[in-house]
Amino acid sequence: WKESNLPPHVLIFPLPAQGHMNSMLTLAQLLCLSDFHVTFVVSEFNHRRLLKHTGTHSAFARYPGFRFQTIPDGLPEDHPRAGLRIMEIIQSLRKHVGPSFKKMLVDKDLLASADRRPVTCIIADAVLNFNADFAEENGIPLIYFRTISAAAVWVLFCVTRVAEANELPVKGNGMDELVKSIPGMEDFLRRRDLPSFCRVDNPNDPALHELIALTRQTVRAEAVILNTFEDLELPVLSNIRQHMARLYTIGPSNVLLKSRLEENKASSGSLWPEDRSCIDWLNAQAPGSVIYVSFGSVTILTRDQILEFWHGLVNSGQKFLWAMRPDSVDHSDRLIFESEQGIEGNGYMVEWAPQEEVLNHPAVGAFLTHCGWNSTLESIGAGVPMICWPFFADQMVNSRFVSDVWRIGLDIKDSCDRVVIENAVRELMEQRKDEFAERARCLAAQVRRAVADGGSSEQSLEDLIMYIASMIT
Ligand code: U2F
Repeated sequence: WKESNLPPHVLIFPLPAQGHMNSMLTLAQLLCLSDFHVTFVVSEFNHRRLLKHTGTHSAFARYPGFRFQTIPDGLPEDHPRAGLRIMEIIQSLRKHVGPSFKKMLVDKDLLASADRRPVTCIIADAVLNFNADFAEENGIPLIYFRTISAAAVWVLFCVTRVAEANELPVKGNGMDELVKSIPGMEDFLRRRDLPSFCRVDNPNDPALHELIALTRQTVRAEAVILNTFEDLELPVLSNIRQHMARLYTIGPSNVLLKSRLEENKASSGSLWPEDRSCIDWLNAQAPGSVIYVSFGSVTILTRDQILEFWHGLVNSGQKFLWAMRPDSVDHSDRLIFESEQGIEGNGYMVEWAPQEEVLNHPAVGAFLTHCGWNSTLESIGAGVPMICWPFFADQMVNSRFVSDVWRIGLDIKDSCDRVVIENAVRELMEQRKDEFAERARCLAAQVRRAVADGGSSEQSLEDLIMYIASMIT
């Protein structure tokens, strides 16, 4: 298209939540670096947050082909958009956004102009499954981006079989029994490692069945993108490919982007202002001596849980940096920690950290994480072992893979006890430090190979770019 025509124009539509936006914003930047035009759909609520921090919004101005398109998310301003209520964003978008989105797609003035062609294809978050109808009605090719691991996608794909084999942990039964009905995972996946939505009181639970239907309809798209890499999840990917033939694996997308940016710094889409003072604090710490703690953008902890983590960390005697989102804890509880005398310089707290930079800092030796897929991949890319305390959803699967498949961490799911936490920190940071660090280093080396010239993720991105370009007739 470079000689005569305008480049492809891709509409990217993520769930307006940090974990979903991050990997799709990274893809947007990768496409812009190949001279594509990208319209990135963002909720008005999140757009205002991006505008609030200096630099975040304008950071994308460096890509001439990039622009944001705002839509309402249909929720009241004071809706928490966190914890289990994150699911309400999907329901609200499904209900309210349909008409305005449709108008946006067909309104030629909005999405096409003299220097921008009409939308070539939609890359939509696979949890926003209403996109399949829009795309079909408007005759626009649709590609789904599933922002979770291939392992979690495969488990969700097989949940019907799990239910038929009576292997759902109904009312918490048989949590430690192995699940035999998921091909490739018979030897290590327990009922407690299934996505949290499988923990039902009744096998006909409507929320579970909605999730099954949502996963199954992924095949309606022409292609699917996953933020993973072949060497990490090859057996699972082979299984998925039997159902979704055109599958692109472009992960870890953040590392792939870094390898393509000359100055090595991606534009951040953080919805909270990043507190960089923690980098100064890390600069003063010994190599590998700090455990970084973050439970992502959705988790809400109870006061008791925070106290258990706090005491576990303090009692371990290790240094820690904790990113505690202001909306993840009651303000008055937060003050208790800030006035806490017990840590004597061992701990440092911020509300939101520049996480990728933190994980790649030489002082960081481990990550206490909820195992959201971005955090898991970022830790793998940085070669940092993990202690996993999954909160919900796919995180249950990821943490089992970290501990029992990749063996780069410990999984303490379903236990929030200060002694368990202290022991896990000691095991990872002292007793078995070298062993975990070595395996994490090897996996990080595989990441570098995947994103290097001719590596699987680099090649997959090129294939995706060619595929979209071929849609221009
Ligand atoms: C949902 O997960 P979360 O958004 O809770 O967690 P992550 O997937 O780990 O994504 C969090 C991102 O926010 C960044 C961090 C990740 O890219 O680097 N971040 C930061 O910059 N600073 C901080 O202080 C804390 C985090 C969902 F709940 C999960 O189950 C899914 O796996 C996930 C992906 O779909 O989305």
